[in-house]
Amino acid sequence: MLDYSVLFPVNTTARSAVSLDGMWKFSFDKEGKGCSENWMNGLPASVQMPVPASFSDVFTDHESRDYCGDFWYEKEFFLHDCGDRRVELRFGSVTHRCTVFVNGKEICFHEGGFLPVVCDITDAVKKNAVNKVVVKANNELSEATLPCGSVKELMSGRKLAAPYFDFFNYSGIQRSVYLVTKPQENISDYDTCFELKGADADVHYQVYTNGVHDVHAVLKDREGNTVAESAGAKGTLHVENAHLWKVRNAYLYTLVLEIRDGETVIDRYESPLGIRTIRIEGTKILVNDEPVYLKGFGKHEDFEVIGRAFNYGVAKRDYECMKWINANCFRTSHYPYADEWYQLADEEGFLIIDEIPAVGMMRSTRNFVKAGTGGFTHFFETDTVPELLKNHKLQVEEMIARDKNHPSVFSFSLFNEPETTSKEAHDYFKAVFDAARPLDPQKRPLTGAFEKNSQPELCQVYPLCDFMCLNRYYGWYISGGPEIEDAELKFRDEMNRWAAKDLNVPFVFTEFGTDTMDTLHKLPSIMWSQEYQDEYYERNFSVFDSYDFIQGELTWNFADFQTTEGIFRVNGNKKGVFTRNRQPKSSAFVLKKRWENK
Ligand code: BDP
Repeated sequence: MLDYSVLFPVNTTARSAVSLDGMWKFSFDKEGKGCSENWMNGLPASVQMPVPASFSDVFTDHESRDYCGDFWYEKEFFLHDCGDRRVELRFGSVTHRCTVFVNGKEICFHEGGFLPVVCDITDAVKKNAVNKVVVKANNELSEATLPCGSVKELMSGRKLAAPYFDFFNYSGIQRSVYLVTKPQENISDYDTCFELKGADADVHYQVYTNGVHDVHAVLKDREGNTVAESAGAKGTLHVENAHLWKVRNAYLYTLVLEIRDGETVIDRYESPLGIRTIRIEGTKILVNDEPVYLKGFGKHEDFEVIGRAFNYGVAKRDYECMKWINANCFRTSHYPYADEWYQLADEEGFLIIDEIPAVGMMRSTRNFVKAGTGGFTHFFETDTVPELLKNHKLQVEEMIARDKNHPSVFSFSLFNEPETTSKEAHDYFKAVFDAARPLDPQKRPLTGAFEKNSQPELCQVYPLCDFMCLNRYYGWYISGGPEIEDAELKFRDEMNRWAAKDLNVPFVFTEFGTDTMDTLHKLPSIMWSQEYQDEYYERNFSVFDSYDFIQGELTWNFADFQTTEGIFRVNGNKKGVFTRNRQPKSSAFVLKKRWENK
């Protein structure tokens, strides 16, 4: 178990959470001299930087936008006298790694750019006084860290990120920061799982604390009425006539957890709770024992100016677009998103495939073309693998710890498009899956998204998955444009070979799509035109509808998004069904119509 709490900060009678979002001081550290010059005590020269935001797109020059290396943030905050309470900082994430200092004192180091950084700063802060937090961050990529990539050095010595993945290496403090105070004896974590009993439901819970006092659990309905109560750190809340959390029809209770000493409440944590079960039976995905066909998208956290930062306005618009188009699911490709995405999905009744940033596990982004035509793209034979595996397992642990209580999360995806055809790949992922299985109290299905090189006869990794997720581009990377009729035949051929394996598990398409310019129309269609995207989808749907083990379609991508520059991309990846500013392309209407009745 993690030695820190990833529970989302809340304000209750026993806890306070104050946002530190706003303008922070910011400085690049090109020469890596910040530590030797004691920047942890305060940045000598700085600019103002919004938090949360990626730093890249707020600048107007190339060097700043494409900066790769160390960079620093600083913020002063006032801490009221909070007695002997525990004081913590919680960053939703810092990309890709950071060291946190408070009043010059080093507090913690965190690796991985898409999960919370939580640190106990009790011994470093002054009460009733101004305190200073300084963050040293770094956004370099390597083959030992997630996501995978490398650093390229220009002749001038300037460093550039070389991602092995197809999204811009946005970095910075991209999610909200909270100053948290809570009792020394506190609730650090809790688990829930559900059992449906006719019209009733049992909510089994377990609460983790760092003390000896009793735990008390109360479940309240939407109106605030208590519907069940239980004493003890482990127990069951029996709910009569339970309102279930249903797909696109969510009902949320509130779980109130307390540590009590007689009548005195020592700690109190509150969180929404949705009662639902998830099960895979044969080729069906069952939510509350009812089959669900997944309709929706692979997404990105990506928007103009703010880059990968969480923003409620953008998130709200995305959910409105997904509701309008009749979607019910998305995958957090290719990294765990900000907590708030899951909170909104819980409210709106969306299902989430929650993905770890295990992306780029082929030697270069371009290798997917080679792999797609049968080439072998070594990855798991190198000496960086032990370190990579250690980071992979740790991030899986952090992701499951953070997201396990969200009703929206119905599955964890442990990779995207790695090399899977070698014994080394199998052994690597076996270790990841073995580490992940015991971590989820709800035993949700585990999966990963497979690239075209993961063919039924070659892939060594698919037996580890509880259901299959395929990323397939028949009609785009394979037999695109004038050859599209071949694409359909080749697609059917592959699906027939999967069918022959008789795996008896659901198959979900987690990627399929075409780059499409919102300005380009052409009759008859050509690649990149809107008409082509529409036709491509129709052909893919006719294949999907021919196999009853296909239980979902998440197109690539919800919206156009930024990538690294290059000859493959015109100001980013244009496979969005919506433009980057969230307006529909014509295929949005094709999907809306299909998903209305699916
Ligand atoms: C897949 C990747 C995804 C890319 C997509 C594409 O999983 O990140 O953006 O292809 O090429 O290989 O558009």
